[in-house]
Amino acid sequence: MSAVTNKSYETRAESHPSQLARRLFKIVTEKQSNLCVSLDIYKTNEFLALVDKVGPYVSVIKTHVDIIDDFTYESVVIPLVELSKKHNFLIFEDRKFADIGSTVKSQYTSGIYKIVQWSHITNAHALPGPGIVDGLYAGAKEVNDERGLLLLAEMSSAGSLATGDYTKKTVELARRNKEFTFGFIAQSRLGEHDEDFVIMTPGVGLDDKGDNLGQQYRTVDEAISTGTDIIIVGRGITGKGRDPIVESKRYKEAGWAAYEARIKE
Ligand code: 5BU
Repeated sequence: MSAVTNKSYETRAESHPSQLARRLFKIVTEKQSNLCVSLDIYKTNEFLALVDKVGPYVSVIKTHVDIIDDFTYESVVIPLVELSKKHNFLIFEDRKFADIGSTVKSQYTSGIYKIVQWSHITNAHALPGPGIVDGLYAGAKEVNDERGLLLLAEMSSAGSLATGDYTKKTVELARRNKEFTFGFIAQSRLGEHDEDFVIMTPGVGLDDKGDNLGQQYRTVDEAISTGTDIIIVGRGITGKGRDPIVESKRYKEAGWAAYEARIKE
């Protein structure tokens, strides 16, 4: 059996154990985009305007809704969900859950954000152990739509403690429930060569090396050639002085070219 990295998104869409991952790969194939844009924006109007601008070029929009100053469910979530249908992308709330199962279930389903209601993808630290996945899965079962979880196996920041044995144990944790835990936030391919975990990778930038708070950027080619399936780009597209439409097209094209080169190998 050839390695997952040599397979097309289209092929993987047919056989992936997670329904949500199958949907993601279909969108990626249809839009020829393995780009996830990270919109870390403070104002609702600016946030939604950017979603509408970059929407045509992405397969996923990643959010941190807790940084929106004027957040209300009605003014942010309802239009965001509409835009996800208009442009056909998935929503990924980058919540990074990290508590015991019972608490994360409440944080996922309740409060002002009610993440499970609208976010197709969310993520969690493996640190608390299996209960965190079970708690989030119990929350996901409360809605009728597909939901998926990414475990944080590696981080892009300098000095990250998520390495070596921790990363290995995170992969083992993901194996317990492949229908829900469909992949990782990671910097490289993880799992056995015939295991299809979706790798989504932040810390991607074509013009900068990092920021002054520990972020580190790799190029699109570096990420995709080491096993990334979906590149996550924030300030490379939304940063000061950048045109988000021009930049999202540029990252989309770079991501697709790197993927085509990989599957030809
Ligand atoms: P940037 O502007 O491209 O640096 O934004 C990266 C985004 O990805 C930002 O929202 C972070 O919270 C997120 N991120 C990250 O940068 N590195 C990680 O390891 C993880 C998430 Br996990």
